[in-house]
Amino acid sequence: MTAHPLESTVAALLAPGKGILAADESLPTIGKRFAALNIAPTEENRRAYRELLFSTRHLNESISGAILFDETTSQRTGLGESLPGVLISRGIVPGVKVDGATIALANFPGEKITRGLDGLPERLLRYRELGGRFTKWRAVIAIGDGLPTATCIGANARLLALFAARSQEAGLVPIVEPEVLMDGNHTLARCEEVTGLTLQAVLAALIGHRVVLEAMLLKTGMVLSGKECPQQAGTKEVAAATLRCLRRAVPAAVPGVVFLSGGQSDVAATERLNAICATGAAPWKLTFSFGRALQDAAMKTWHGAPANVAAAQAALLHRARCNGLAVQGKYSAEAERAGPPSGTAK
Ligand code: 5MM
Repeated sequence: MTAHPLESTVAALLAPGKGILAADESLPTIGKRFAALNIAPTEENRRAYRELLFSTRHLNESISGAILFDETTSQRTGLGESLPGVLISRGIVPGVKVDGATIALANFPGEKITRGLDGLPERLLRYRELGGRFTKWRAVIAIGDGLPTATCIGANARLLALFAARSQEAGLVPIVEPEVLMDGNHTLARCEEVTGLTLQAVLAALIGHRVVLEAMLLKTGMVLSGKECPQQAGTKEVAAATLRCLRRAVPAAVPGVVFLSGGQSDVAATERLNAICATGAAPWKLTFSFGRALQDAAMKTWHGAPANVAAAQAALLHRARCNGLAVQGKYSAEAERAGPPSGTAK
């Protein structure tokens, strides 16, 4: 069988020991993260922060790709280089979040669908011209009393499949992200059940829309106890439930599953990723596509001050390296303790 033209991008994103940096926070989300640290939510601060992330020396040793928000695709460094160009020159594949904001699903209180199909073909063309090689669309599934409904799962699955088909048509690898939220007091077993139902519906929709499974990536959460569940599952239980759930729903034709961190602490996300990957029994490549679990320490260290750039880059590089080790099942307390390297400035 001839390889699909997008498979080389897939292979680059799934390079051994590497994962994806999710730096695609929309304006409200990055605004919330900045506000928590008293950083002004200005365009210049967002630009400076993302320049800091992308220009971290040695980042390409553990980061294969980075997901950008629309605004970032046309921003430039202080020296005039485009931010996607900074990534490309360092061997990191740039991609773009192409979904819009989530909106309430009419008649289904507490449930949401994701906007963004209007004008998508034109935007995809522009992102490709700017150097983008992959795209991402996130759907949100909440667990609660009587939630999620089959209607909400079905509507989001269909939207994800429509997005993925458009993306492949435009020559861009789609990252399909149905996120089952950690919020709530549900058990690990309930998260496994909902994640399984969601993934089954999403895969059926992708197949129904003739998406080439070999030319896409699946981005999902780990199977976890709800944040407020009094009985928090241990790392081994999380790894076993996550792998069991994925094996039951995701065909081996999907080349890779990349995990979001979803609000876990950065160290917990790395420990669980390590436990999942250490089993070595998966038919797909497994890696990370973390946002907060890669960036939290770096953003806190930076705090909006140019004088903190080098230290913030060291914090980012440390988390990237720890997660790069976790993907190989080689992460350890010693690696964590080794702490941020020095001399990471551009
Ligand atoms: C779930 O969020 C994605 C992964 O980030 P975490 O590892 O922090 O959970 C992330 O790529 C997300 O899709 C973007 O931050 C965009 O989110 P918004 O809410 O701004 O659309």
